[in-house]
This record gives sequence, C-alpha cells and structure tokens, in this order.
Amino acid sequence: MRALPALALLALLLAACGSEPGASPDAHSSAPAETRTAPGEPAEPTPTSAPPAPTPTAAAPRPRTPPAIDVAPAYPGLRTFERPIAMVEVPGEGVALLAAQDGRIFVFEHSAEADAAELALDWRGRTRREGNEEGLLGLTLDPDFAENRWVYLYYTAAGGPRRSVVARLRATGTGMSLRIDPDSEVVLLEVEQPYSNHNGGQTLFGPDGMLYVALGDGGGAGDPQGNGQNLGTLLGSILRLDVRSAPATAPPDNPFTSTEGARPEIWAYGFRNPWRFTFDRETGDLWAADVGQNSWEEVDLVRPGGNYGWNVMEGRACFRPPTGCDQRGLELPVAVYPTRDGNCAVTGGYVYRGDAHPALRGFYLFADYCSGRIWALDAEAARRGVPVEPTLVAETGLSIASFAEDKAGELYVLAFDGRVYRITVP
Ligand SMILES: [Ca+2]
Repeated sequence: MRALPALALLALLLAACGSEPGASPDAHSSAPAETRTAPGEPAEPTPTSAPPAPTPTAAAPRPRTPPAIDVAPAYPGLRTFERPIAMVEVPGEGVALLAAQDGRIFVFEHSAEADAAELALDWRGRTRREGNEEGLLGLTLDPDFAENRWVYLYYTAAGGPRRSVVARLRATGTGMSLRIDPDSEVVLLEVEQPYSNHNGGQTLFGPDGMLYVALGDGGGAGDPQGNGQNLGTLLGSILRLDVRSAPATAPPDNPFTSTEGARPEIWAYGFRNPWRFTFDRETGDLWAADVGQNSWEEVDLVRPGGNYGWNVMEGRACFRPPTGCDQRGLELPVAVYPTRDGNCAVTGGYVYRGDAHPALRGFYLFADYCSGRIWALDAEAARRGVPVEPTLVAETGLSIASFAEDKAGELYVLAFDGRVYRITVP
C-alpha cells in the first residue's frame, strides 16, 4: 500500500509541525516550545559511548531475518474514522471496537465483509481534545469481558484540571448491538497533567490479570519537571494496577511498594512518552516503544523495576548532560533508530504470534508515525540478550498511529488516513 505523494508531503509537514499523536506539543498546548528536527537537519548529538552490548548466552543462534511485509485495508467496505487510536476484537461476538481520538468508539463486524460501523459510545463531551496528543487514547476489554462486560478507557478529561483518567464502563448488548453505557463510568485512576503532550495512553491487561497503563513524562521539551527519573510521580512510568475494585490499587508485589517516597503503582520508569506497549502473548514479555526528543526513537523490553533512562538518556545517547551522563542502573533500549529521514516518532507494535504468516512469527513489529516505515526485530533473540538490529520490512507512507492484535494473533495498523490495515506477507 503506497501512499499518494500528497499524503507523504502531509506527513512531512505534520512532522515539521510536530503533530504526531505520541510525541509533540500543539499550538494550543501550554507546553514550552518544543521543535522537532526537520528531516535531514543534523541535530542529533553523537552518542558519548558505545552501547554496551548485551551478553549473548552460550551458542545463541544469530537473529533471524524477517520477511518483507505489506499492508492492505482490513475492512475495505467501512467508512474512515477520525484518528483511529485503538482497536480490540470482542471475543466470541464477531465484532471489533475501534476508538477514535475524538472520543467516539465504533463497533463493526470483524470481517473483510464489514460494511457498517455503529457508534457504541460518544465520549466526546467528556474528552479534552485541546492538545494534539489529548483525547481518547486507550481502550481495552476486561479479560473476563464475556461475563462482566467491562470496558476500560484512558482519556484526557474535559473540565476541571488538566488530567488523565483511567475508567471502567459497562457494555450492554452483544455483537453489532454492543453499546457502552455512558452512565456506568467508574473512575479507577486520575493523574494530573502539567502539559497537553506526552500522555502515554496505552491500557492493557497483562497475563497476570493486572491492568498496565502508560504515562508520559507530563510533557514539555526535555522533561522540565524531571518526572522521568522521579519515582514519586506516576508520570514517565508504566503502571501496574489491580482494578478488581475501584479506585485502582497497587498490587503488593509491585517493585517499589517498599521503596520510600516511590509510588507503589509504578512497574517501570524513565520513559518520555511510551507510545504503545504490548505483551507477547506467548512469552508474556512487555515491549514498549518510547518516543524520543529530537534524536532517537527506541524500543524497550520492560522488566519490573527497570529505569529506562529518560531524561538522562535518549535512546543510547546521553541527553542530560549531553556528554558523560551517569548510566549506572539504567536499562538500555533493545533497538533504536534516528529521528531523521522522515522519521519523527515511534509507534510500538506487537510480537507476531498469528498463524497466517509463519515466517513472521516471533518478530516484534513497530513503525514510525511520520515516515510510515515498519521494522521487525527478532523477539526471541532479543529476550535472550542477543544484540538485534531492526530490519525495515515495509514503507507504507501511512501515518501509523497504533497497532492492534486480534484474538487469532493477526496484526493490524491504525493509520490517520482513517483506515485499519491488516499486515500481510506477500
Ligand atoms: Ca530510554
């Protein structure tokens, strides 16, 4: 799927204007000025030290090479959506739910024959949408959705102080009649946001039944409040929450529950704007993509209690100070790519575990929002500590805002041309 030249130009303009969903401020934001490197501008600092390579285990096989992939419209008969940001298949009901950044959730047949989308929830009146990165950003279903009909949202809230809300709502009806009751909201977590950008927004249940939530550093250029390295704030972290009762609580086996001054909800920290994390459905590994400042985009394999470096480091480079930073105790990325040549902000994807494309199994896919490039890396090798390099597997020209995974493990790309694409292997 090649984009029209006009779309590519638009993507470049968007990059220059910093309007990617996961990364940048917008004209209405109260954030300090933050500019993105224009494509081709030599702005990235030189890394001050070579990244220490992980130690490969004995006789570890070399990373595998992924196949080239393509994308094709998954629901060619459907309308387009306003900035689609998340999609989930409803198990056993033959439908999917899609969240648009403006606050609407649609339901449609999870089938190439789908020809109609119904509005399942209109949350626009509750959603603050002033900043480019604000809005409805997360949608996930309870692991026991078939029984309890609970739906979880992450949104930036309209009215009152600028804040992110994680809430639970109840669905009524099934299949194409599924609706989400707007009067059923139970707030699980509220987090004040100093600026409009870097809101994170992913919400997903882990294999342990806990709800994981991504929060960015609160916004502004360079993390002016120092939230990334501050365990006393939820900002700049991936949280692990017990949501079996409301409000959410920190599970007692979280890594910082006995650390003085630390928020017990934190699972890992040192993130700038984790724009999409996912769990490998086979191994349970947590993969996150963290949007960089001006120079490096990164992919992290997240372990409990890990410090992923921001704002001491951006990717594998020192950020503060720009040379000779103290890297002790910091987790380095599994993979990085430079924020140039049309790239502006990483969008994390999934480890492919579906059956349709055997050659793609075990590869972690991720993309750049501006360039529409998709890369793959050998997840098995990475988890064994074998150094891996991402392989470019597609040039889509799409503004890729998010990925989705259906119950069968097939992967989808959500693009800001308003369409959902399925991943194919030619
Ligand atoms: Ca990092």
